[in-house]
Amino acid sequence: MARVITFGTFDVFHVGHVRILKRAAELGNELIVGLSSDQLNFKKKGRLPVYSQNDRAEIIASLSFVTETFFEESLELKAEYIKQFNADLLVMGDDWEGKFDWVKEKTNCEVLYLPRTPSISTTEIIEVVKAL
Ligand code: C2G
Repeated sequence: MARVITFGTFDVFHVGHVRILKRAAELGNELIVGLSSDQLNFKKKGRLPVYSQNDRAEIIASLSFVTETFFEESLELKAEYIKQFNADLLVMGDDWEGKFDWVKEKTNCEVLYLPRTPSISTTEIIEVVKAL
């Protein structure tokens, strides 16, 4: 019975997001998604997401392979969230390679980075739409 957890903003939801969530879900029985709050996103990227946190949460929660979603308010609180949700495995895209290895020392949770889907990102979609 593995509980998998992953984190992300999932703004302007696209196929790269679907694929990482599906692959994460296949590694266990339950998938819990920590969704970066609007405020956390503003701190990380200096701008608000295109979609509000409530709309992003509604999209993620509607996926059949997602068990539960909650708002991530701080990157440093990962170990606390992992304990709270009793997660056995943290999955992230490999753009975060090595960044969350510290979680393993603070919890019993394994950490795994999966390859990103090439050639698609929210930033690129925004650029393409802007140029239309
Ligand atoms: N992703 C992917 N392939 C893409 C784009 C994104 O596999 N082409 C993955 C990322 O690697 C990440 C997840 O989709 O694991 C969510 O990506 P973002 O919404 O960009 O998440 P980010 O803003 O990086 O937030 O605590 C960690 C942060 O909340 C992660």
